[in-house]
Amino acid sequence: MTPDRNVFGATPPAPLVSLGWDETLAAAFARYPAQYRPGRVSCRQRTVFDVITADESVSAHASGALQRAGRLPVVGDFVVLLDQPEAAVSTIVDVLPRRSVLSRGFPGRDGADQPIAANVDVVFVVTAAGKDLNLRRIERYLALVNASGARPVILVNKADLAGDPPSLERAVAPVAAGGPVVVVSALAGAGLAGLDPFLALGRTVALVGSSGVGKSTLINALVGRAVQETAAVRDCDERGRHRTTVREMFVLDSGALVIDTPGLREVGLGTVGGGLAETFPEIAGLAAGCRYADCSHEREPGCAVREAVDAGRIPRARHESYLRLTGEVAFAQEKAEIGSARSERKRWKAISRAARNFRGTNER
Ligand SMILES: Nc1nc2c(ncn2[C@@H]2O[C@H](COP(=O)(O)OP(=O)(O)OP(=O)(O)O)[C@@H](O)[C@H]2O)c(=O)[nH]1
Ligand SMILES: [Mg+2]
Ligand SMILES: [Zn+2]
Repeated sequence: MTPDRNVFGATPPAPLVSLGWDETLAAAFARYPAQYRPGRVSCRQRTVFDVITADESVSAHASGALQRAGRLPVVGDFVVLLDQPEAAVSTIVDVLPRRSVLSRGFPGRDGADQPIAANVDVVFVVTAAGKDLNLRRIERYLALVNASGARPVILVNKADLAGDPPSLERAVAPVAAGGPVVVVSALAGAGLAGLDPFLALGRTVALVGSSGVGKSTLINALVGRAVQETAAVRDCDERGRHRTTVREMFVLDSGALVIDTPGLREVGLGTVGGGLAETFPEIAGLAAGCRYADCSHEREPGCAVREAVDAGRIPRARHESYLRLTGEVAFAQEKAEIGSARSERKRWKAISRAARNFRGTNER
C-alpha cells in the first residue's frame, strides 16, 4: 500500500500560529519586505525541502548563500521563502532563530553535531516493551532531549506484548527522573489518550527511538490514516533494517505537529553535555557534597556520589552509565575543538594562498 503523502489530517492547511509561529518569530521576520513569506519545513529529501506556509505546501531549494554558510534548514525550521515567477520551486533565503534544536553527535571528521529537528516542544522517547526496553539507551536519548531545549516524555509502546502497563511504568521509572511516562499500544490503539496533554494546537512533538519500536505506527494511529510506511507493510522488499528514511512532520486534527524520524543506529551524544545534569538529577544533586569541586565521581576521596552508590542508593549501572556518557561528551568536545582548529587552519591557508596569488598577479 502506498502511503498517503498529504501531511495534513482531515483539516486543511492552517494559519501560521497553528504551525507553532510565535511573536519572537514574527519579530525576526518583520524586516522582510512583502514579497517574502514565512513557512515551516515539514520534510527534507536531499536538496528539496517541503515547506508548509499559511495556505499551502510548497517545494523549495535552499539559497546558495545558505548552502555556502552550511546553514541548511532541518525539519521543524521556520524559514523565509522567496517565490521566483520563472522558477518551479521557491527559494529558502533564511532560517529564522530556533527556540530548540534536537541534535545528535555525528561521527563526522570535524566532530560537529548533526541537527535532527528544530523548534520542538516535546520529544517522545519511544521504546518498546520486551527486548528493546533498555534503560541505558533511554538515558542516552533523554540526555539528547534535555540538551535540546525540548521536554522529554518516555513512551513505552507495544504494551500488548508484555505485562500490565503499571509494571512497564515501574520498569522505566528509575531513569524517568520524575518526568512523564506513557504506556501505549500503537497497534491496538490503546493508551493513546495519555498523549493528549502533549498534543495541543500548535505544539510540536518529535518521535525518536530505535528502529522497529513503532514510531511510524504511532504516527499513523495519531493521524488516523496510514501516512507513513511501517515495517509490516513492506517486509518482502527489505531495503535495510530501517523503515523510515527521512524526517517528516505531520499535522494532527488536534492541531499538534508530529515529526517522525528514522531510528538511529548509534545514539552519539556529541558535544552537548548540557543535558546530563537534568538526565541524572540525583547524581548532579549529590555532587555539591563531594570534597573536590571538580570531582569526576570516579575514584576521588570524599565523593558523595560514590558513597551513595556503595550504600545502594544509586544503582551501580546508572552511575556507570553517567560516567560513560560524561566521558563521551568530553571526548566529542575535544574532537570538535581539534576539528574546528583544523578547519580554521585550512581557512587561513586558503586566505594566505589567495593573498600570495593576488600579490603575484600585481607583480607580474
Ligand atoms: N505488537 C505490537 N507491534 C507493534 C506495535 N506498534 C508497532 N508494532 C510493529 O512494530 C514493527 C515496526 O513498526 P514501525 O512503526 O515501522 O517502527 P519504527 O519505529 O517506525 O521503525 P523505523 O522507521 O525503522 O525507525 C511493525 O511490524 C509494527 O506493526 C504495537 O503497539 N504492538
Ligand atoms: Mg518509522
Ligand atoms: Zn564526586
